[in-house]
Amino acid sequence: PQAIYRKDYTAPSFLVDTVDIGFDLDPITTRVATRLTMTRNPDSVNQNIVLNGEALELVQLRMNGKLLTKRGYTLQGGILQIPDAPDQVVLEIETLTHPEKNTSLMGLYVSNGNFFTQCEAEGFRKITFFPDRPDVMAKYTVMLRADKKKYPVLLSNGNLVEQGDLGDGRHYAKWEDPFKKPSYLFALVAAKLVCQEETYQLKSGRKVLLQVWVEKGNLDKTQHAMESLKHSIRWDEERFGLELDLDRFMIVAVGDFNMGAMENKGLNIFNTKFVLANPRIATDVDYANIESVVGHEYFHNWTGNRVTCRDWFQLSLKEGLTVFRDQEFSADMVGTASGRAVKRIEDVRLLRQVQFAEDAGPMAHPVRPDSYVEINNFYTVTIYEKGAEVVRMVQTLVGRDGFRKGMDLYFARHDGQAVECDDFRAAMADANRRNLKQFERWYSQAGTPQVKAETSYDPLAKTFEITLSQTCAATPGQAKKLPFHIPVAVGLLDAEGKDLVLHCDDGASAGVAGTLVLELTKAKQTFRFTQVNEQPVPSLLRDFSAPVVLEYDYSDAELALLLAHDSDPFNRWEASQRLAMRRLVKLTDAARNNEQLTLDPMFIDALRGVLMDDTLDPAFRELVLTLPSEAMVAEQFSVVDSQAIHAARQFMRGMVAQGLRTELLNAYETNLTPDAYSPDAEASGKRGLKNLALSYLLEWADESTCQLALAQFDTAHNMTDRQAALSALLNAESKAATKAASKSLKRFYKDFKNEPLVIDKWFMLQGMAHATDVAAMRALMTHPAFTLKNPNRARSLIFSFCNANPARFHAADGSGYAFWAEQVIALNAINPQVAARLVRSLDRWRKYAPKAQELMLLALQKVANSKKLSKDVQEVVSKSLA
Ligand code: HT7
Ligand code: ZN
Repeated sequence: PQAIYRKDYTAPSFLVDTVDIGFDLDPITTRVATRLTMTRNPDSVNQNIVLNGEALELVQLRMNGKLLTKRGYTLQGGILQIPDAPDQVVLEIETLTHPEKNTSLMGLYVSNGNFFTQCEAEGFRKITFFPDRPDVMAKYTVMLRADKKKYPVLLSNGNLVEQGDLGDGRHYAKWEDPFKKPSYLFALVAAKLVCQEETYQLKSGRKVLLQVWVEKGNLDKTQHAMESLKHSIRWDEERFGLELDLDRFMIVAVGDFNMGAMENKGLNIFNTKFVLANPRIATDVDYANIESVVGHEYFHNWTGNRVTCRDWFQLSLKEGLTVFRDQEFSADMVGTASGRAVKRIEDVRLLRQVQFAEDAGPMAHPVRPDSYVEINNFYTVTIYEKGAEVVRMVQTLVGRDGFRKGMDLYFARHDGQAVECDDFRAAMADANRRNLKQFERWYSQAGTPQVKAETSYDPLAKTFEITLSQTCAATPGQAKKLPFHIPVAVGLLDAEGKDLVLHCDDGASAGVAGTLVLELTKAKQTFRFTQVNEQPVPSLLRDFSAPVVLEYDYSDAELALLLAHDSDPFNRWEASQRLAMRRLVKLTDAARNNEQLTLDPMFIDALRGVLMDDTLDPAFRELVLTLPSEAMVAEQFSVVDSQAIHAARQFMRGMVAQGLRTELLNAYETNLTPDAYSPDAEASGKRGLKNLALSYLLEWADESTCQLALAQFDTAHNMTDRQAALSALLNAESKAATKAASKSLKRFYKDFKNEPLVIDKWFMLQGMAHATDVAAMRALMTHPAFTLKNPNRARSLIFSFCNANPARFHAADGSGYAFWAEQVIALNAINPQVAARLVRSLDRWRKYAPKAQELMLLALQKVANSKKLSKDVQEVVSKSLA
């Protein structure tokens, strides 16, 4: 398949003013009649009308009332071209599609007997012929016709303007969207659903109708999504002065969905996983995710919908900015003392574990890519999470108020337009009179910069110098990198851990109290602090002020000081991770060489100090006591040994459990929460710490700790506690635990067999459990509840095994890789997008020992050589092999 290049962008040949689209909905064959009014674009060099179409049967095509025969157009490789068109055109197109057969879940498809659409990025072309590109923005009127009994609810974007019966058991609804939009924001739903609805008053006094649509049995699970939506609306008004521009805003839940949710104008369609919650079925993490995804999709209404992307290379323009906005929203919602920091740490953990790995592998790409084969493969952590970090750095450089000014200017300039990442940067620069030219490299250069810090203190001159140098490794297609513009937030601690007052004249700007933001723009730069009366301990990259790997040669004593006292909670946590990581690396080496494993008491003491510190939020203590994941440890090695890493981390967990047994028991008992469930940060933080304590206690799974977990499982009043108990039992290695886990698994299934989202958890816990090898996976796949067709189910079992069970997936006999290849091939025939995601589990194959590499290569080649490979899978496999 051909790559598409950003440099080849050309303006669309015709613009579409209005779209009238009618659907005769039928699961076998749906007829779609479209009427487009189009105008020649004077900015275009192409003379032809160019329309995209995929998997469509063209019934007829008329231009300005005249039927076009095959001589009047060409149709090749999914592109329909009409030459010699006048400047003003009315095109009438009739097409047929087959929704029930559509297992790709792109375009119009059927899920549990209901109709849904997914048009981002290029799904609209599976519905009708259209210039399916985001810079073509039009006004839509939609007519839906369907059987009234089977599909009583007919929804589309905007406002309902008419509805009624058609007489033959069918009915219709007509919707009009008052705003111009790109085709990827089109949506329809025709379904048997019910809704929770509410009239909500905006700050301006205007009233809007909010609806959350679900299947009948799920109406008791919509409250949290509705609350999250109201909070999102209020937050965007208050933080960014952005008001909901529609009279009606709908969220619809669907069980078959490729991603998390979709921001279609006024009609957001959500994976059920990010809507449905009650204490019985959803965990604290689920509640938090729902709030964040509801916020994310709602915030797109301005950042993405009102101002959209010129082309898909600019995807991070809307996604990076909107992730930044949802992160800030969630942080503002938390409400506990260290709530913002806890959220920040969680976000950074994801970035480091997944995005840094992407940046170091064959799929590495800039935040604004230069080329792609299949755009669906570019909905990545780089576009989303690194994109959000880039936006956050802008805020760090211009300040919070400056950022708001930049946003205001961005909307003043570009409302209703399809623009580029550069336009966002220009608005930020102009509103703040800042030069952000060099900053552009964050968009154009892939890879994670490494920043090395060296310091020297001069007691006579009372100066402290920090020398920062930056490098960035080569990434595919980019051998050499130019220096980035990196904001490095810094504090200096005295011997007691207090912040010193900072004086620095080398281009530093003020951050929060006790912090200065150093702007590293050269390959190497020295920043001199004056009036420093004692040798300080530097607290570097506070709040993770840039997405870089920071190297500094801290002593254990310095890290202990930072962990105990840093005023920046992020760096307190960071110190704990550095202490843990340097030990995990040594332990892994020792495990690989079959040497004795040992752990010094200093580490346990440092953790004890935090665990026992009641002034710290439980959620923060939980984060400090959570060891770096096996995947994070793997990133420290040029040759990964998954078994040694697992052994090292398990050893460390065992030692922590032994060394802190009394304290962990105490943490368990003092963090019990009341029976009445609330997902608020305080209660969820307590549950988090209590359940972490439980999992540690089960490292020594004797009868009494197994009983503790079993009792929690049996009597839990919420899914957080029930799942945590089951997970702890499943991962404990003793006979008593295995017996208890097997009994609990059976009961869990029986109690929740009618709750698909909970059965996903049941599969996920088993996919991730260390006891689950490939043979066990194959057995699980024969379970009647398992199917590859549902993305949530496939992800819950297959992806959790391939991505979160490294020691088993990387079994020395290569069984994990052979299994992986089979699943990729099977998924490729059902849903290429999901299949291509699974390919990513093996894209770092070059990081393993030669024997493992050989086996991985065989598996990759098996996929590469299989028949009818989608371009989604082909792209990732060929980049992995390149
Ligand atoms: N903007 C949405 C992207 C999305 C998507 C992309 C490809 C295929 C299916 C999809 N579903 C949703 C999600 C978001 O970032 O808000
Ligand atoms: Zn998004």
